[in-house]
Amino acid sequence: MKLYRVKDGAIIQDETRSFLFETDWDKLINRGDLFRYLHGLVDNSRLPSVDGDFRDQILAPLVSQEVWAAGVTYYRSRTARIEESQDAGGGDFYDRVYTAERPELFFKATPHRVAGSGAKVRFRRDSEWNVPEPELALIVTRDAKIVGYTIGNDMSSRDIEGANPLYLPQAKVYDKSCALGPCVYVSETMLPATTGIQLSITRDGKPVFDGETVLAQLKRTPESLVEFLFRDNSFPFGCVLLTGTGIVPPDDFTLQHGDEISINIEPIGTLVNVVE
Ligand code: DO4
Ligand code: MG
Repeated sequence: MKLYRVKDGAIIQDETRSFLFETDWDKLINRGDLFRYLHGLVDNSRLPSVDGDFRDQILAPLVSQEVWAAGVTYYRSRTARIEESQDAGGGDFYDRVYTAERPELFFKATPHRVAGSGAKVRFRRDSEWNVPEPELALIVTRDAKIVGYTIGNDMSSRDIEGANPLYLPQAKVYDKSCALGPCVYVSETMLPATTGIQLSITRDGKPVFDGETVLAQLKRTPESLVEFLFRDNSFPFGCVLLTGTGIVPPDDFTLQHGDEISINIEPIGTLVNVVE
């Protein structure tokens, strides 16, 4: 079951039908029984059905939630971080965090820094090496329960991150540095390990990068990431947690203005953003 946030409330979509209903997103997304609640709404009510394409109405699936992110959770990310920080004395801290019990967790965005599907993302004007990071994102209630999944783009400035690990917040957090959407896939079970994550980037309509990974490559469980995030840390509105990237374009690749970034994770859908 898919849940879209739109201006007039939310749209629930099952295999065949879509329904619009008014809702308080912050309350809805914090329901521990979200899956059953949405099924109940679809089965029992006379909600107005939505016909036709509503893609241009979709908003990012958050209102008051903070966005956090995990890093170096895929071997590919570990290797890319070691390489990009070579000149700064790289060291072994990325390898150490890849193997440590405690994950890397960092603050990524507040809602106003987040673009929904179809909206523009940005890279920093003081950076010359920028990439999207396609990531599975967890929708987590204030009680630390994972009630759904969405797609996240953790836009990153690799030259700033590589110059010094202490610059991480600048490489990661700026206006429209994060995209989320297109919907929340509400499920009581984690997506299977065979689930693919595909990234494709086009420039002037032509492909300039395609990459793919699978969730089986994610070294940590979503539950363990959530457990660490909620240690001595409360989220009154719940939160969104990105689980890290396993796709890194080659080192000579950087985003340009006008590039279109598409991230696909079935059964969630495709998150599409153009770089401003
Ligand atoms: O250590 C820097 C951040 C890495 C990251 O964002 C990722 O692995 O996805
Ligand atoms: Mg990332």
